[in-house]
Amino acid sequence: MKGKSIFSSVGEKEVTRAIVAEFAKQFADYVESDCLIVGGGPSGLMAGKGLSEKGIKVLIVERNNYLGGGFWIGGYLMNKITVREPAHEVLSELGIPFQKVSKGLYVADGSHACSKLIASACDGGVKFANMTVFEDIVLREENRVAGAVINWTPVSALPREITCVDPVAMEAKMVVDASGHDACVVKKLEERGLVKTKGFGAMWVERSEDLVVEHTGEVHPGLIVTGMATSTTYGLPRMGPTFGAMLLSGRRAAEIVLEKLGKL
Ligand code: 48H
Repeated sequence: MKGKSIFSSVGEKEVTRAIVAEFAKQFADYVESDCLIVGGGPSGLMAGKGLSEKGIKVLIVERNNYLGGGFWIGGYLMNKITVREPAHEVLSELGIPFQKVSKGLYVADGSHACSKLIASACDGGVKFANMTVFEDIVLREENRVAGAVINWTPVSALPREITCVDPVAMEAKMVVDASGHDACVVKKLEERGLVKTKGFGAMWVERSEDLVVEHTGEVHPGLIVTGMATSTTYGLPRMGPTFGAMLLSGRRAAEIVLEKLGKL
């Protein structure tokens, strides 16, 4: 009938209550998780996907509104991503269409690749705290990493003198630093004299990717490093806009966390 709404009769207060209640429920639940991952780029999403598919309770903390990090675009603002063999197998597994360009080199649409990876992490059961920035670590006996201190990105982006808002802490059995070039979790340990980072090295595609996957692992009790954060931590060469190592490093990080949690 003309003038009659096709939508259910729900008003503003119900909409607001639904958001607040669901957000609060999930947040309270994930104040304690099996694994907290800092950074929702390709390595963090792969780690989260691998863990959640094994029934592990995973929270990814991401400072941006959007997930995916650098995986939406390749290099130089061009939205095609490349991977080198054998990482194209991950593209197949995720259902991402790709083309072979030359022996051992594959190309895919950044948008398609990134959205499929995000969806697979969501399907696995990963929960996200986006617009949320990692500020500090939680340390326990013998300086074991046991969680993360977080704040709203908009709060942390404002000058301290007008935002005296303390952060909150989230506990986790394991923490993964998937924050990319920043390696912001590892750097917090460095500030306290517990580790020493080297900064990522110069470009050398052929060496870089194996080294990242090989160095993915526990950098300090309770803390696993993955993706580009691994290069920053250990001074490994960078690889530019090719993402195979990010995918395989994230997968490796998930295996290591499973091992540490006694689930392998
Ligand atoms: C919350 C944070 C914080 C914080 C950062 O940069 P990413 O895509 O990282 P990787 O390692 O998964 O992938 C790296 C790849 O994208 C890349 O840049 C390559 C391959 N470069 C090679 C080269 O030669 O340079 O994602 C990291 C994510 C981002 O979404 C950040 O917003 C987020 O972490 N993040 N989230 N709190 N303090 N810092």
